[in-house]
Amino acid sequence: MKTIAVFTLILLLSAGIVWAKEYEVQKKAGDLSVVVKMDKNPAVMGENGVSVIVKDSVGKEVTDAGVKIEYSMPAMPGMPAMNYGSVLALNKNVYQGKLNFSMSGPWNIVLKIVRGGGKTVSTKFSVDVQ
Ligand SMILES: [Cu+2]
Repeated sequence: MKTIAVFTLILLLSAGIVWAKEYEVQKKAGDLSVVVKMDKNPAVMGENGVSVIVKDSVGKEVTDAGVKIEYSMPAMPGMPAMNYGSVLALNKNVYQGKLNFSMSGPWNIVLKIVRGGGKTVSTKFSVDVQ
């Protein structure tokens, strides 16, 4: 039994390496470039981990910014518009946080980056939540 369990675990892990590729989006926000990764692919209802790497125009990682993600779904029959926000926290040059999707379907994501002086740049993309 133990051997079977170990084999199953190895199969699951190797399958994970091949198939569970992170969701990744690369975008420009003003003169900054960002790489957004989500730990679930496809994104799911409930909590999804998100990480963002921000680089300046010469490719240097930006670690002094405020990074926020606003995510929303427009109103639909039987459902009012939904708007949420998540402030990401810097951890070793990566901004990390969680998005909590309350229903499946397409969500609009706005990534906002504030740097010294209060200048905000943003970029948009959408995520299809399963
Ligand atoms: Cu909806």
